[in-house]
Formats: sequence, structure tokens, C-alpha cells
Amino acid sequence: MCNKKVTKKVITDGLINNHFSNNYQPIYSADNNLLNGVEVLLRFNSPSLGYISPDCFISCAEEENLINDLFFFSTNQALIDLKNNHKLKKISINISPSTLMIPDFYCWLHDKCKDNFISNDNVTLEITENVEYFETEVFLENINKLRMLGFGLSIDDFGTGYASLSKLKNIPFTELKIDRTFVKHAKKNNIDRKIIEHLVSLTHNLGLKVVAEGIEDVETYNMMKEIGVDLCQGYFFHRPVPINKLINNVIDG
Ligand code: G
Ligand code: G
Ligand code: MN
Repeated sequence: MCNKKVTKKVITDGLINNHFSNNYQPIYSADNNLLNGVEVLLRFNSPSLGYISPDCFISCAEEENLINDLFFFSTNQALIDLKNNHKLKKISINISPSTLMIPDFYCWLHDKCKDNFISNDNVTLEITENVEYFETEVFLENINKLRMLGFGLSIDDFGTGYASLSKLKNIPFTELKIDRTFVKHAKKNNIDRKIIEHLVSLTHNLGLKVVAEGIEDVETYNMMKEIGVDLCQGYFFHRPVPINKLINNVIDG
């Protein structure tokens, strides 16, 4: 939860003075434990306010119309890091619906990947299900063009938000991330386990991959494998870390 007062000026200054940076959290294939890719998670160290969590600055950035600036900053850096470190394999970037409302956004991302010699299918956009968004013409054009160009589309935090099933119908998702609140309790709570089992079966029937996020212990990891999720992510494997740590500890370590 957010306990710091973030203002427009704090974010703008942070962008100008380079106080934002990317962390990367590994995502592994469930069956062979090999690195499948990384999720990009933005971090903000403000000289005046100290460390500010995304829960604080993302909502402020949305309100102040700065969320697209943060997206472009974070994505530019992530593409450079992927270009320089092919062993990261794939990147998953969190995107706010408002960024998908920018006309011809898909061209920007396509061109950026081309400039960095990155194949579009190594980039997935995670759209949070837990925020309300409107499937306007521009939004749907971006989504459909991105998919046609080969980008992955992931529905994030699935199961806690708005009208999830109709979103699965309207948007050509390639992947579903089960919200970590289900994963967290699955070991002890049979209802959570049943929900995950049914989500995996539904998702596979629709031809999408399933990610279990928020895996914190070996018992949960084994359960997720048994249930048949495709990809795993969580503190049990690795916390989100800066690129140099990722390379030392995960890629070359
Ligand atoms: O990183 P945690 O590390 O605390 O992230 C908290 C929340 O902030 C998550 O829901 C995550 O998806 C979101 N988040 C992190 N980085 C970004 C970002 O660059 N853009 C958007 N839109 N959300 C982000
Ligand atoms: O909403 P999204 O899935 O993008 O959020 C990613 C968030 O989940 C980040 O804040 C990240 O730090 C956090 N996270 C990653 N792995 C774990 C975990 O195993 N447990 C918990 N509690 N949070 C995690
Ligand atoms: Mn995410």
C-alpha cells in the first residue's frame, strides 16, 4: 500500500534526473526450470522521498498523465538491456490501458524493436485485468495490430478484476497470469487450488499459456507443476533485481 505523497513534480523530476530504473524478475518454464524470460518492474528512488513503490507512483502517474512517459522510459531501457543480453530471452512489460489509447502506438513499439534487432515475439505486454478500461476503437486497433505483428499479450492479475471472461473473448491474449492471491493460499486452501485448476484448464482450452505468479515456496511450486501451469514466477525463484545483478546471479551465475 502507498504511504507517500507523490506529486506530478516528484515524478517529472525523477524522470529528468534519472531516478527511475528497471528491475527484472525471472520467469521460468515449469517443466524444466529453464529461464523463459523476465518481467520488467519499474523502480523509483527519489532523493527527497526515498524509495517509492510502484503502487504509489503508478496511480499518481496515471492521474497526472505521466504514465506514458514512464512506459516509454522503462521500455526503451528494457529493449536496450535485452539487445545487450540475449540470454534474457524475452521481456514482459506492464502496460497501462492509457498507453494503448495512443493512436498508432503499435508502430512505435514495432519500430523500437526493429531498431534494437529484437524479434517482436520476444516482447509481451501485460495488461492488468484489475483496472477498468474501455475497448475503444484505438485501443482495439493497437491490440489487434500488436498481435498481428507477433507481440505477446498477457492478461495480468487474472481473477480479481472486472468482467474477466468477456475480456478473454474480445482481446487476442496469448497468456494469462493467475493473480498471486490465489497462488499464495493454494497450499492450504482447497478452494484456491480448485480455482487454479479450472483456470489452467480453461486457459489451455483457449490455447493460451498460463503463468503462476507469486510462488514463494517449494510446496507451492510443486503444486503448480502438478496442476500444469506453463510458467512460474515468484520470490521462491528470484526477487526482481537490477540488470547487473540479474546477469551475475541468474544469467551467468
Ligand atoms: O514491483 P511491484 O514490484 O511492487 O509492482 C507493483 C505493481 O506495479 C504491479 O502491479 C506491477 O504490475 C506494477 N508495475 C510495476 N512496474 C510497472 C510499470 O512500468 N508500468 C505499469 N503500468 N505498472 C507497473
Ligand atoms: O501485478 P504484477 O503481477 O505486475 O505485480 C508484480 C508484483 O509482484 C511486483 O510487485 C513484484 O515485486 C511482486 N512479486 C513478485 N513475486 C512475488 C512473490 O513471490 N510474492 C509476493 N508477495 N509478491 C511478488
Ligand atoms: Mn505484471
